[in-house]
Amino acid sequence: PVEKFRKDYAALPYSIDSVDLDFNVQTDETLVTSTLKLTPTGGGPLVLDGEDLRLVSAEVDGKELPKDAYELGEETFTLHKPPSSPFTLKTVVGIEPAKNTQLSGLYESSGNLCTQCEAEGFRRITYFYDRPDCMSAFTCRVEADKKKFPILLSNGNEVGRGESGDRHWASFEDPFKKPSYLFALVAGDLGGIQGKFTTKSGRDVDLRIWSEHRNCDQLDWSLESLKRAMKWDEETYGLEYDLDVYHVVAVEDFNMGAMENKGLNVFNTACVLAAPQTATDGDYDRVLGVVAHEYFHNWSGNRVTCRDWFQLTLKEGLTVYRDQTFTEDQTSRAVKRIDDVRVMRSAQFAQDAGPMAHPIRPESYVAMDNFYTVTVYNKGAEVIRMYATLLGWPGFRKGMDLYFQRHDGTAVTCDDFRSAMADANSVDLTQFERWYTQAGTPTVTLSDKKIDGETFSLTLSQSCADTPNQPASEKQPFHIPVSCALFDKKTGKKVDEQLFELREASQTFSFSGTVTGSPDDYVVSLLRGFSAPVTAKQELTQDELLFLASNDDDSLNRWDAAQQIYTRAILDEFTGDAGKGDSLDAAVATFRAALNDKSGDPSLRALNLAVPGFSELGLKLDDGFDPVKLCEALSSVKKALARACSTELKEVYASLYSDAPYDVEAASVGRRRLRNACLANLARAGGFEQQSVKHYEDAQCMTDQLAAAVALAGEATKEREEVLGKFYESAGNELVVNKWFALQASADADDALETVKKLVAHEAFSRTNPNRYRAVVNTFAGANPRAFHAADGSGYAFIRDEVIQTDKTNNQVAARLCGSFGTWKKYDAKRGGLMKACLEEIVKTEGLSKDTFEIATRSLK
Ligand code: DPP
Ligand code: ZN
Repeated sequence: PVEKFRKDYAALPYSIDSVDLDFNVQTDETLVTSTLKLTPTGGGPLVLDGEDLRLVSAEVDGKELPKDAYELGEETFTLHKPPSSPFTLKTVVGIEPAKNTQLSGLYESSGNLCTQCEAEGFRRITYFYDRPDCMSAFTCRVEADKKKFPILLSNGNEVGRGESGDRHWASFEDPFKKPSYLFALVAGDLGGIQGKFTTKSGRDVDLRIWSEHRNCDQLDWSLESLKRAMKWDEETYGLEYDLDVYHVVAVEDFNMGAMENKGLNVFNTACVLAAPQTATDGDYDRVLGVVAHEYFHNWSGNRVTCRDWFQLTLKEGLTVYRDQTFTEDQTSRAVKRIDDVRVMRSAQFAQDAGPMAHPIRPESYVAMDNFYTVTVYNKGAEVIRMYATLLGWPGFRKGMDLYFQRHDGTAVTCDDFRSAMADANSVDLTQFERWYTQAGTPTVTLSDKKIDGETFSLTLSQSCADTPNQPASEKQPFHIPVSCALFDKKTGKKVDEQLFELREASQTFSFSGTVTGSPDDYVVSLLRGFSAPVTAKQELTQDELLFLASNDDDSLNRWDAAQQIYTRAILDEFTGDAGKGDSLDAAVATFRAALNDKSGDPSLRALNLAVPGFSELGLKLDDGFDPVKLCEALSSVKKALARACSTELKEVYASLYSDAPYDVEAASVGRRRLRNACLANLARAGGFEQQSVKHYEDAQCMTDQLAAAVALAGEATKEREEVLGKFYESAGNELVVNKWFALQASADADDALETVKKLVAHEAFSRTNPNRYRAVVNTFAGANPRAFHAADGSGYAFIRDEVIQTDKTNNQVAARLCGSFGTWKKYDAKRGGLMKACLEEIVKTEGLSKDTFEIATRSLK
């Protein structure tokens, strides 16, 4: 496998000004005729990308090419001596969508045809410059059997349609130049719903949401989400939609969540379908967020795209930031922010601390698909958020306007974005580039609190640990916005609030506002709102944490104080120091306060009942720890909290019952969230099986049904069998069946591996449907630490075998799964050794994909 480097970027020697595609869909093979109009911009041989294509013919300017005029490599088509003035290259290739299990390029899903071209899937359709800086005008014609494929779609406007015999065709023209990764085609037997949106400048847009006929009753929420997103982008950024039609197509087999192809989004069903009986409140939120995300890409991604894939965060970080803030506006700002920060602290910080750590703009890759990561996406979004924090909303908006004004219709870099932000605000953002070049989670430490006269000052310092190829000693200080507030312990009042810009290794800052007495009379609320993607550290007493947990007016930091209290209790339990301190008492007090906070937002109360998870806690421990011991400490504290507060839990649980019809308003979502958090805790405390069954029976929606099934999943009881049986029997769609698989694969039960092996043998299990597969296998590896890390290595062996087997059919899915072994250096020698051996075994597998090879070899370093 070849490693590509960011520093090696070179412009293309030919431009492809236009491309005309013709798809002739036959039973086994689809013939793709591509006509490219090329203009030399540098000259020399023309080397196009192509993979798994059967070349039928090739001609230049209407003349069939002699065999020695070109050469076919494994992944290339080379025309040795192209004409020196503009010319036309026409190729005909055959592809077999039904055999395409990679789900990249043109493939079949439930008998329908669809495409996925990002990042490098277009080369599996025809020979092309399959890279984002090659922007061309596309036309496309599709011809297929009328009965089997009644619906034919591609990007842009439909400009022709006809039929003859049992075949029909449609042709399309996309008025916007685009890179190949945004090309899409769909042909199938689909149903759907239709809506309308009128843009602020008066364009009527026809909105179409498509799915298999059996799922058409679950599309309303997507349509609603799309309309909200269109309106929000107009109001917030002044950005309007630019075509007359917008399609969203739901397909069952899909590697990612969704794809923003111009005017023709293709979605994983999991991110489109939503109905009360089949989707949880979390699913509704995900649909809202992902529909919006793909819509927002029309500007941040499609109108302005990436020059090369190293710049992926240019469109993804920005678009995640846009979808996060959209959801904050649509639901609850505080709740959404905490949910997003949880992802950062568990998944993203873990990636930063492991072998796959990379800057949000990576320096090299073997398989680009491996870099659709929580770092590029979520940390990328936090970096965008920091621009907004530093510049303020009006300044940020000015920067966005300038960015679109300067770069509309082109393929650009993260530096171009940063320059737009700097130039629009006349500020220097040179140092800010380090967020793009340096990997790892910085630590910001507060020390030296002082009162000089009547001024409170503090010192902040920063550091960042070693990451692959970047020793800590070579890292330069980041430009970090640190939002802080000062509280008076006696009055509980806020003295002052400031945004400190930390630019050096260590700096001293002052609050304004008059203070008296000793620094210990005050408490600092540090990194409010998670103002930067860093770990904040300060020495706080248990009392100070309790103070912040109840007095801080920043909901994120109030929640964070509670998290720190829980963390102390769990880590004390882990190290055996539990008896020595009062950490468990403080945890119980915090837990009880959340239950008793009757006037608080129920969603926030539920979040305050949740203790940090395995991954986050593991990051606080030195390397070499026993992961099962950590699971046990975690579980013992969770049980202790539930048992200590069982009276309050029962009270709150009972008070939240409602038989009102289902809706997704924040108040109802919050009520269910809190009530189901109580249920989970009561189940943990024990003796709640009967009540859990009743919860299941009474449930009016999937959120409540699933909560009951999860509550019962951890213990081999007759109630568990009863509810799981009913759950499966009554599953309203395939996504519900996925939940049934996942809840068992993640259950913290003694028979977990046994269960998972049974699930893999179940008739409804599938190795070719990524949702189904991941619901079982990836869930086990990622969400069942006690079973995955079983001391005898049985969990590891199971996942190793799955990686090897799945790599034969779907490289992207296998590579992700292989990432489960990346943490081997964190654990005790025995487990680390077993995990490392799995990686070595994987690496030496014959015919291993470059995707999995890259993850395994990086993990071994
Ligand atoms: N489908 C992925 C996303 O929207 C890649 N663009 O983030
Ligand atoms: Zn995206």
